[in-house]
Amino acid sequence: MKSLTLSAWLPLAVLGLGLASALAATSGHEGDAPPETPGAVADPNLLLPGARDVPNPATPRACRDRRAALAAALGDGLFLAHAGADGDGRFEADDDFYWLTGLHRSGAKLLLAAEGGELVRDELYLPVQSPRQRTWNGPKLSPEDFGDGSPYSAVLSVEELDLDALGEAAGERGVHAVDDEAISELVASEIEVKRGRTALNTLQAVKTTAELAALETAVDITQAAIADAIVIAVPGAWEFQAEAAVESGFRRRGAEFLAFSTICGSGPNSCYLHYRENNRQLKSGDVLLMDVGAKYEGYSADVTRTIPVDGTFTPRQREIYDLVWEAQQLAEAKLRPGTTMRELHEAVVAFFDEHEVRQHFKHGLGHQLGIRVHDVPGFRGVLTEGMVVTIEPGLYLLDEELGVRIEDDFVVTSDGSRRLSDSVPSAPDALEAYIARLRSR
Ligand SMILES: [Mn+2]
Repeated sequence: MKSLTLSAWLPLAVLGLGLASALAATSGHEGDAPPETPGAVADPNLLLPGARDVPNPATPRACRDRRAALAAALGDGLFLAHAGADGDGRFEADDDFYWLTGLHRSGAKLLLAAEGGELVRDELYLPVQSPRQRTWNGPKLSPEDFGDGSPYSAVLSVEELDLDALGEAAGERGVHAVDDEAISELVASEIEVKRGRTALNTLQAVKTTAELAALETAVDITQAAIADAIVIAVPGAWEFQAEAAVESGFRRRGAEFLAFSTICGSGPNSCYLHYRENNRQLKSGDVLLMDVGAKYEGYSADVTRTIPVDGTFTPRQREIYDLVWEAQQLAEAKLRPGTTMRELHEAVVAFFDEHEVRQHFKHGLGHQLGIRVHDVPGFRGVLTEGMVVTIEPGLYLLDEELGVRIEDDFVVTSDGSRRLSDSVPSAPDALEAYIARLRSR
């Protein structure tokens, strides 16, 4: 089991009771048996400053090592990455740019040069703020912020990026890029673009200990927020109230961003895979499907729970839920180094076929998880220790207004896997008991 401080926790803020005295912390440590009673929710103060020490995996040194590893993967070549342009909200840099720099700085660019597998140049280009921009937006990272001991070979203003010189240096070899903005800039400058995805995938698929700690924290925050939503998602409540509970649950526990748009679909909406409106009122007899994920220190969670809003499944809901749960158990048992997501998918398809519900399973069984919710894009290979994947079977019966998906996050271990998202139960009896326990306080 993972080491975590768990506390029996009542989401008081959601209930509006305003009491904080109900926190009864119990501590778990390595080697402990799993908690007997399902329902221990991660501490509501999980990520408030000082509450829990989860070091940011994107330290300047770690990012320097990542740039060196990318140079080794490229051998000889150039790589250009853009952070992306500012929008109205809090700025989130492109995932790969962030992975290489640890910086959320709008308008920034990174240029790497590799020779014989060595990183010979890593230049960071930053926009220079005008006094007016500084007045409106507050100070942002500038070249002057880097002095001696900078982890880059040079930190310059973006105006100093010389695309003509870059084009000449690149010649027919071209420049590697993965993000749309860098690709557009290269195309506009008539510089040959080389795809860099394969090299990055090789480096990003297996998570370091620090990356895994951040990812597990994102998962813990996500589960705690699902518990918040379970409390309020009773008949008569609205889908957007569940959404609000989830998203405020993320943010007040320190998550910077959503890993993806929150899905809270009840009744017929539980059947639409990417339902985003979240504007229907919950009725007695509905299920509510919540597919949600926080992003913490650059790492994404992706967890789905389907709950009966009344607290107990109807016999028919239970029948479908049991099949989805058994399918997930079956895939989990097969998850180990050496297998592929395709093999797991086919095993689940065969199981659903046997039970004559194959036609209601409409998507892939899972995907890799990491700096993005569908991480290591395009990866179809063999799973190895340290990779993180989701397993998310689902059955969608629109005629019956009944969609069920159960999604959990797993890290592949040396001889199997470890479920990261185990504090909100997904086994049907345990889930019902958990709902009752959350709502009874
Ligand atoms: Mn997913």
